[in-house]
Amino acid sequence: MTSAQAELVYFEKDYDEMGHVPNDGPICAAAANINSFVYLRNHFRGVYGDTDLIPDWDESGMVDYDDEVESRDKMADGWTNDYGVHRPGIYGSGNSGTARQIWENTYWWFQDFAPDTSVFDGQVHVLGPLNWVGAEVLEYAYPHWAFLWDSLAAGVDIELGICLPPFCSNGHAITLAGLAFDDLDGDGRWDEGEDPMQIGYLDPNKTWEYTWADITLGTSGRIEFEWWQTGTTYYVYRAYTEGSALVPGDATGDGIVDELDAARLAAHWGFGDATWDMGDFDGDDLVGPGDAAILASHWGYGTGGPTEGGAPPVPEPSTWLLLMGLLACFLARRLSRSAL
Ligand SMILES: [Ca+2]
Ligand SMILES: [Ca+2]
Ligand SMILES: [Ca+2]
Ligand SMILES: [Ca+2]
Repeated sequence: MTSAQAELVYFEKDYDEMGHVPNDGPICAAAANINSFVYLRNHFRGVYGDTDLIPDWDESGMVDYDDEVESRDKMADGWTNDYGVHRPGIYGSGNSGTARQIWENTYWWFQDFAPDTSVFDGQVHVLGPLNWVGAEVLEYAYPHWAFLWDSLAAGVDIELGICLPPFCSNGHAITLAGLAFDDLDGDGRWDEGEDPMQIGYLDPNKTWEYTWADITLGTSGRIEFEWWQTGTTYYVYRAYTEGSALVPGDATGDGIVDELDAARLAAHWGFGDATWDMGDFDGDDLVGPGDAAILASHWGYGTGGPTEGGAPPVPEPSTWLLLMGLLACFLARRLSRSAL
């Protein structure tokens, strides 16, 4: 690069929300998957808190690190679901961690432990994804920077497969954690025309910190970088993503955050044992101010208004006053009722 950089911006996921289970033997894809799923569970507690995305294997009443390690091992060696169907795991039953085996076991994991919660996407540069289970969404391609950016900005899980050129040997799996780019317009987000600079990843062989690497874009936009462990140049051959199918604030589940959702939240204001469709978006089982804040910050999502895809939507002042008035009204009614 000879041109001066405007500003190198790092956009990354919170390290503390990510899982940190290590690779234990050659089961890197299982570890990378679980470290990714832990992020989804932590980041969207309202969606996944009541699921078994990370099951409480030892039935201790809480999901902790031991459950994450057990999940990694099940992902690697296989598990049997509640209907008695056995899943082979990425490395069990003769599997060897191919792109297909990683995809299908990831897909089954969500079917078995967090059904109907998530959407999947991906780009993979191996032949044949059309006949894999659940793989209609996959695109045959080297994962593009723009795809990684869109996924990262949406807060979804992203697992990458990397390997050595020219024949994609010595495969390894990592969890994408961040992207760095030359932010020409200074808005903190990557835009078309801004130079991709680095990727940040959580490597199951080095879970105590994120690893950042300078990237180059090869043929067809292929992302290449030097892997810290060998010092040789790897390229990204697959990117699988899993994200919440529910939009924060969308209690009604129609993909739009609007007055109907505000009404739903207001109708359950102060309720305990609350669920997503009652307005508990932060997963603390109560409908309260934290949920109203989430609704407010996603107000207008999916309405197709001029703010779509740009700056965070801002509620119409009149609507917002109405909502706040509604909440205050319900709150007052509940308080006066309980005072009787
Ligand atoms: Ca437990
Ligand atoms: Ca920008
Ligand atoms: Ca809605
Ligand atoms: Ca709540």
